[in-house]
Amino acid sequence: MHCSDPGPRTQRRTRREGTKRCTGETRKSRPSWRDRYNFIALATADIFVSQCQPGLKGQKGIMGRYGKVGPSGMKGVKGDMGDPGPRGPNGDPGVPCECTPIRKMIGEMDILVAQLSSELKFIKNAVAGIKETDSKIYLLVKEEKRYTDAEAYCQTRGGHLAMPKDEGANTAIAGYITEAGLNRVYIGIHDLQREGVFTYVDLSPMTTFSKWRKGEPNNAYDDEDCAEMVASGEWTDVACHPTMYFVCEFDKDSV
Ligand SMILES: [Ca+2]
Ligand SMILES: [Ca+2]
Repeated sequence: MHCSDPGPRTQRRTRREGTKRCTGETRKSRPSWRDRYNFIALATADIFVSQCQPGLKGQKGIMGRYGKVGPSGMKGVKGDMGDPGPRGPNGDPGVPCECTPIRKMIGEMDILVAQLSSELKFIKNAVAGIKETDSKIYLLVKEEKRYTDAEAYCQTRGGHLAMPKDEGANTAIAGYITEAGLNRVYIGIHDLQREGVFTYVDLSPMTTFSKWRKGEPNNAYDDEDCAEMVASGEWTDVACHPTMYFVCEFDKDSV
């Protein structure tokens, strides 16, 4: 009997088949289709088994791409206040205040505002009504002032206290006083330069016209150096320090 070594592949064949091959000399060596099929199947299985053996562990792959940003988390709880920091260095000395010009400017503005307020009162008085003759405009100022202050007020506006130099002017002023329901006002007549010698407030002399009340001027108490006009149009010498209303006059040419 020549039983060739079947090899490891043939060892997997069935014992029965092996027995047949080794003992069946009567049988032809040509394999049947079935044997061929089994052989191929077994060989294929060997290959499959050999190929399905786990290989060596591969190397670690590179990191994948970052994923999408997730939703914002909830706001955390506010932490405790930290410790105070160290004191900083002293600052540079400041620039000296240039306040003097500003204060001066503010002072000038205050004066200007006061002047405007005074002008406004003046205009209100003027709107309330003025008297005029051919050459003069008279304004009754219903602000009580001393004689010198009253004259200063009129001068500031380009005039003087009223200086009646003829009957027409005197009548106009007297009518003004009467219509206003007043008893007396300062007019621009005084003897401040020389006692007993009355002049107009612009220092022009009294020449031909005067309207002194009977018994005036009398320089009562040796203290009457100014003059007032009463509602009748007559004049009286009076003290200069009491305050009272007054009448200003303005030349029409200068208004
Ligand atoms: Ca006098
Ligand atoms: Ca008098």
